[in-house]
Amino acid sequence: KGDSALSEVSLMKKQISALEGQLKALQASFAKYQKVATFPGGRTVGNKVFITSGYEGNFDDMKQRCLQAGGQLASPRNAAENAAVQQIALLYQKPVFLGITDIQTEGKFKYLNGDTIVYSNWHPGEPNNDKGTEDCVELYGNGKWNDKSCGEKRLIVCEF
Ligand code: GMH
Ligand code: CA
Repeated sequence: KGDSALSEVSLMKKQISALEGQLKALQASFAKYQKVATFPGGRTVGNKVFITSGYEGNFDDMKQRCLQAGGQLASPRNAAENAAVQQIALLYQKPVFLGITDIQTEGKFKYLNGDTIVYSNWHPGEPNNDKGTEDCVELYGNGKWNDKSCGEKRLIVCEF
């Protein structure tokens, strides 16, 4: 009995070291595909990935496209995430619509899940609800936010 317990331990040690080797290979492969998948219009911040299709659409188009892909519209929740979306706007030279609106209550900007926003980066003087028609939020190449009509076409950036 003692001998068979010992050989089971040594078998498990071999199995663990084989798994360690496989995990290392998987990590290297994952790191490589992460680079592939985010070239050139994607950015990762922590566990979040922002990526553009390169296409433009109005807010409803964009929302649908991101949902269909299993993600949602880019919703930067801190300065690092905002900088990542800014880099994509700069790369494509196009402003981006965010997953933030005040459609429900004028002046109360919320994420698409209904939560009140925890971070904002408004351009001075914004949000101004110009002409009373601005319920969506665009992010400029300088990273600043402007409220804008949801029917305008902007670069599609999703987050996953
Ligand atoms: C008005 C002015 C501009 C401002 C735009 C913008 C539209 O035209 O207040 O200075 O840039 O509104 O807020 O979304
Ligand atoms: Ca505005």
